[in-house]
Amino acid sequence: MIRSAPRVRRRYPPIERREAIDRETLERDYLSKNRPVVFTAGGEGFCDRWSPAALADRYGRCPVEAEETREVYVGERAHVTRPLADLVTAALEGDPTLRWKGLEFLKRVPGMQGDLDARPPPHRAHLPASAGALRDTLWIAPRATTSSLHHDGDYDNLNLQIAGRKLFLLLPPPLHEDLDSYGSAESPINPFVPDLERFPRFEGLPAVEATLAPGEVLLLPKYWWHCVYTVDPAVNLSTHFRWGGELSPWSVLAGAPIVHRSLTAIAAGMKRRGLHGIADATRRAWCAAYARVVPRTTPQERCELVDA
Ligand SMILES: O=C(O)CCC(=O)C(=O)O
Repeated sequence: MIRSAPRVRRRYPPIERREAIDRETLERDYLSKNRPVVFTAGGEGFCDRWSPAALADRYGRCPVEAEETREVYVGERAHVTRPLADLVTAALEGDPTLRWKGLEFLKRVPGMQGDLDARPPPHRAHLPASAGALRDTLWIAPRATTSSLHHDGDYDNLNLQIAGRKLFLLLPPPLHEDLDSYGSAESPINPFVPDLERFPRFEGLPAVEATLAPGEVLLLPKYWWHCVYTVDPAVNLSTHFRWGGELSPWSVLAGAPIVHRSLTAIAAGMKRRGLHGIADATRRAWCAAYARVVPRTTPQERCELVDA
């Protein structure tokens, strides 16, 4: 829900863009250096097939879980189950209270997995040859909704914009203290309109931004903080993955508080050895312990943004 008048947003320097890029260059010059980049993947046919209208047409009757956007912290948002067509209509008509974050949607909506396998998204061709543990997330969002500022841990992510535009703001790792995240992967700051009285350390941080249009892809490297604002009703598909040339969290998080860095590196090491259950339990225990000793800061409200 939009609770306040539109606010003039801050602008940040652009994320580097490449017109076309092959997967070797992407791996060598960006992935292995933990640097973001935007490039064009094309795939008009794919984008048409996964547009809001086409999705409603093919899968409209399937019940899917949507996220209520009233709460700012992602972990606290309530979920409701609705037919996909209702969500698409709500998104297109501008109801800002719900968005669909289809994590593992392929398992839940009959037919979608086969559809994606039969005609893979264009950014798949840019994944490094050794990419594994792929996890697709489809997002359907009304305009003016925001994904809070967070990072995705030790997963790299290629995000394809399918319909509408999304504004991505990125900040490099680690910055845990400057973003008042207190060791969690989510920050209370709305970086588009930062409240500098409450979060003075945000000033001067090296944020960069890009507005993605259909057919464009963002490489969002591991541990980069990101906050995403939906400019028009939008559909995008993010693919998280691991790859053979992994950078160690220890080096990526250089400068992070030592406890956070050590526990993150241990959990990532366990995952690499296939001990996902233990790694996740460790992470959950760590978060729970942290939440008990560190009071959570009230997040800044999300709001509708306008350009100056
Ligand atoms: O598209 C969005 O709103 C959020 C994307 C995101 O956070 C992700 O892919 O990890």
